[in-house]
Amino acid sequence: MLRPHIVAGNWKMHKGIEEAEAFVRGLERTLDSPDRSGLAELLEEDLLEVLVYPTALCIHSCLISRSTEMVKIGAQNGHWEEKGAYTGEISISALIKEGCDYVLIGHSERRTLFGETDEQVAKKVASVEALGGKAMVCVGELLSQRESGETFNVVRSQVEQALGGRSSDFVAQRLAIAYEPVWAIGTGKTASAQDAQEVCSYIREVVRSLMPNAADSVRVLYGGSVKVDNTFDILKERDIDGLLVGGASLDLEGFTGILNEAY
Ligand code: G2H
Repeated sequence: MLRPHIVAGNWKMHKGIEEAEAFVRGLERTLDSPDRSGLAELLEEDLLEVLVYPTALCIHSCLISRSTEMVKIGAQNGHWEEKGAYTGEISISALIKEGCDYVLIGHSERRTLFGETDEQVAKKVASVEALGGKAMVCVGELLSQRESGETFNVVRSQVEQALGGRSSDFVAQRLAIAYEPVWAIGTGKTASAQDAQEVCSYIREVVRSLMPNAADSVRVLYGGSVKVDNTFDILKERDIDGLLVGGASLDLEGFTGILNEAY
């Protein structure tokens, strides 16, 4: 089954407004240039989504600096409540109204550095579903969990909790799951393509056990020290439908290099 791919750049806490706008405009020009017509065709036919996750500060300027919607813009986080006394938070509702195409949920840095729980992840995913948006949920094991053979149990539990109560239509059409082994994030260590495939395939089977109708459609991405050199090997795997790229997405040439290598 042919699933539309996603290549997303997670900028984390990098780039100010000017730099973010210039990147989006540059990426748009690259995707639209005649020598990249293959990429433009994939985008036009909805077989590929290219998106970046700027900081919350830069979302609005990235959205309005585009002249097309070839580059999608996402939010790195959001709150499930529509409004209220939640100092420092931005509601998923406001992000979606603003025009964010995706909300990234449960990134391991949110989980490990800011104490985000599976319960909070589930509330955020539910909010995105209710508001008609698209969610990208991150799952993945710590090094100690991999070494003690718990990878599958950890990932199963994270997927089950994130998807619990959601409809299979939402999961099939508006949700992507990014498998990011925590030990491979920003460390330069990448999971081998075979290891990544094994866990991504397992994630699809977990989805199948929860909602059989969504399993063949849900997009499962890999993230963790992705760069030009490992892009092709990872993407050739059957159950990997795209990439979530951190460090290598900060530089326009690096990010377009990954896109060129991939498609
Ligand atoms: C994982 C990834 C992007 P990096 O966090 O989400 O970052 O590619 O730098 O490992």
